[in-house]
Amino acid sequence: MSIIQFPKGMKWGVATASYQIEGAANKDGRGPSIWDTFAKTPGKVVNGDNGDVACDSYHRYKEDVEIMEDLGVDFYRFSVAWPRIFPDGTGEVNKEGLAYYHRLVDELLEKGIQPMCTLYHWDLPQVLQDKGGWDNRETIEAFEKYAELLFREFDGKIKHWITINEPWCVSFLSNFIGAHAPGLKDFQLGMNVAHHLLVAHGKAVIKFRKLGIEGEIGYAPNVEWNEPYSDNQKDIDACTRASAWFLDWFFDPVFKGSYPEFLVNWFKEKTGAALKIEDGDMEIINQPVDFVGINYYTGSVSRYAEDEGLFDLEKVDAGYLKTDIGWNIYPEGFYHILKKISDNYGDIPIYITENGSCYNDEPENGRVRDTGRIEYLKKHLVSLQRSLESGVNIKGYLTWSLLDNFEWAEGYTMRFGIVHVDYRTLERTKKDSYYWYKQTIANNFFEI
Ligand code: GCO
Repeated sequence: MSIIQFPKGMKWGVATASYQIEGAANKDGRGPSIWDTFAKTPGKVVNGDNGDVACDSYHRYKEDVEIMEDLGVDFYRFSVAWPRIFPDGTGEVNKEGLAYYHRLVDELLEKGIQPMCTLYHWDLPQVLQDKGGWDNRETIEAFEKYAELLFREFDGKIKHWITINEPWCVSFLSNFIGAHAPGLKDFQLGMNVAHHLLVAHGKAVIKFRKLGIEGEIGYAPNVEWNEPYSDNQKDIDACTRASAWFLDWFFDPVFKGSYPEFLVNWFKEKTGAALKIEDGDMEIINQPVDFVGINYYTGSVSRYAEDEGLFDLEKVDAGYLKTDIGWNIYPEGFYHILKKISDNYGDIPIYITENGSCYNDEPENGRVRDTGRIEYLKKHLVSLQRSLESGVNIKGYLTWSLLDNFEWAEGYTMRFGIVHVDYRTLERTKKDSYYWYKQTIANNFFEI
């Protein structure tokens, strides 16, 4: 048995996102987002599910904050639904939308929980998509205005800000692979969107500094690890490319002011796509951030395979246990990535803004015995502790998610919460993992 001890001052939290939990899709002047449109397009989301009701957290936020108070978290990471604030994407502010977030934030502060606010967790106003979405540079300007409004409005209340959540998903998963809204399949488009997101991020950071907003600002890329199957150079190179699509592509511009040359060349060769950079873009992107948020779920053992996919790479089923969504449990990847980030980009403060697992256990006699999730959390927290011990500057850990919720293209079929939600009655039931996490937060250590 080992005791895994965390440093004094370690922060703990839980995370959610607006479209996944709020519901109230047509309430108080909210405009439609690309996820409303996508979910209502037949064949895009499992069972035709959508976020109209979700967990109804819009109405039940007090109950949800009470759960968090009991859990003992330092941080609640949530996102603001842009179309609640600007139903038309820009222009007229919807006061009722703002009022909801004031109610939520006030409730959190009253209970001693720090709000960590994500500005963009994927619910782009549909009107902006109709004009090209993130491919259109006008969306960058609209985002800057939206960010400015929230900074001014919540200055002094919200002290932790995240500009963009998972830019890889927003760009490549949504515009090249087509699995998420708006569901397009064009590599050049994915690349344009990725670049524009980074410019939007940089502009928001510049605005934040200029306005002298109190607190910290960062962004939250998702990362995945590809472990080379062997130490053959071809395996290593293929894995380096595939991991860099998540890491270097979204880190180098922010921390070094340039894109990774080897990937730029690779993409050109494979797809013909090229970066479209305007004068001044790289300086805008290359702003110092106060922290970086890391979202980590899975990794794989992978190897070179000629002409396989974008990277000449195939994932090998190396027999790792999988969660209910079919993702490998690969905690070593978490450790390797955190180490790599600090080796490559320096002593940047890191919050783990998402890490968690899908297990679809249901309540039996009022109890949810989600032992798989507890095991997953333990393994990843060991990796986190190994990173801390190695000198990685980790400030806090926020698990995904507080609640079971709308899991994007998987609809309500995949549960990531430490609190179970009955989607018929909207009743919340704390799972075994909730009690385990509560204990871990209280102790600042756990036994394994
Ligand atoms: C994100 C994530 C979450 C998901 C989680 C499980 O973008 O931050 O996609 O919203 O629910 O990663 O897939």
